[in-house]
Amino acid sequence: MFKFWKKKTPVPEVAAEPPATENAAIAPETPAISPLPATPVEPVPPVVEATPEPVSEPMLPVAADEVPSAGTATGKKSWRERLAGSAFARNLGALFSRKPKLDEALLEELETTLITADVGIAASTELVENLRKRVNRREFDDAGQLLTALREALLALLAPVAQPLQIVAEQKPFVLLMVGVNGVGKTTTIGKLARRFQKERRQVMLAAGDTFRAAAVEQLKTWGERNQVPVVSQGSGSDAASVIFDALQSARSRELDILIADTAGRLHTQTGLMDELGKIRRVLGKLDASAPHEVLLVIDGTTGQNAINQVRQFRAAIGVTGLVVTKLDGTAKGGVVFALAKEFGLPIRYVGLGETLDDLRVFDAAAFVDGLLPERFSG
Ligand SMILES: Nc1nc2c(ncn2[C@@H]2O[C@H](COP(=O)(O)OP(=O)(O)O)[C@@H](O)[C@H]2O)c(=O)[nH]1
Ligand SMILES: [Mg+2]
Repeated sequence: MFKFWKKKTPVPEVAAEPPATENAAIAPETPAISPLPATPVEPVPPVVEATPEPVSEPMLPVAADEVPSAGTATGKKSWRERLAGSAFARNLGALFSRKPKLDEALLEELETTLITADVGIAASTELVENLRKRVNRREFDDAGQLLTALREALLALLAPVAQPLQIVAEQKPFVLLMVGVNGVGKTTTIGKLARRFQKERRQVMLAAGDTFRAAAVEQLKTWGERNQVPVVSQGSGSDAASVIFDALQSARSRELDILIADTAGRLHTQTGLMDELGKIRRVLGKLDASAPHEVLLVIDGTTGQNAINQVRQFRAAIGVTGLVVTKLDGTAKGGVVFALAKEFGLPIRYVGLGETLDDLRVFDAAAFVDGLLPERFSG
């Protein structure tokens, strides 16, 4: 697999830091780390058999993004283009293109549209109730003005959570932990983020903390080789906390700016996953009490209201400081972003609007709302 990516370019060897004695104390169940100094990290035989994945192995963004072409040079798609397929955009567009009368029926249809687009009952009801009051006070002359008011209300909902990730230079390396259930886009997002940070001339290291699946480690390693980003790994089945601990030591001694750690999205049990995340946090804390500096929970934008449960669970297990909502292109309903903002108020750092590098965007509330609403409406 992935053979077609593999080029014979010189690759920076990631030498394993000699494990500190406290590492052994923290993770005594991981004897597989070689005590020899300056030995490249060799994959160790997996202790746990990786469960076969039902889905085909996804790719990190490589070729399409990095081969310059007319398309990528000029063709960054607008938010509207990317969000056009969402149920939110389509249904709202259909509702208002009929030039509806400003009446109770329109308000009810609007509420249904929002709920079916995953905005959530609470947020949808509140939004429409506020609009209804204003309709009753005769604040609007027509449906277009109602839509303008809806736009403002949606923006007000998202403005507090549109907080871009700030990399604090003093926290070096700045440790970014990616968490989220299987298949949401963690590893892909890591690749996109790493390239973004590289473009900002920051030195990045990756930690292959999804040790549950052999393919996940390979995926990250291959991507790292291709992009000259060092990847610390120990092969599938090894202890994730130990891999990430080693990576932090290594990133520190090499004075790198950012360490991004991948994690598993699923273990044998949900409790196992949450315990592992807790352990990663504890182990990192032994080296740097302030690490991880950002725990990014990745949410699949097509998940619907289950996203709410995922945030609750990961918050309880490890704490979450920011969200990435992926796959808002295509068939996503789009509204889950509002539901998350309403329910948690957690910063939304990035959104995924597609599979290319350019499609991981810093979350921009106005661009997002305007990308969902009908293009032309009278205010
Ligand atoms: N359309 C689309 N696909 C995405 C996006 N982000 C990730 N994916 C795809 O989602 C799939 C799973 O991604 P992966 O990073 O392996 O998920 P992980 O299990 O959380 O690490 C891959 O096929 C990715 O290409 C996005 O923003 N839009
Ligand atoms: Mg992954």
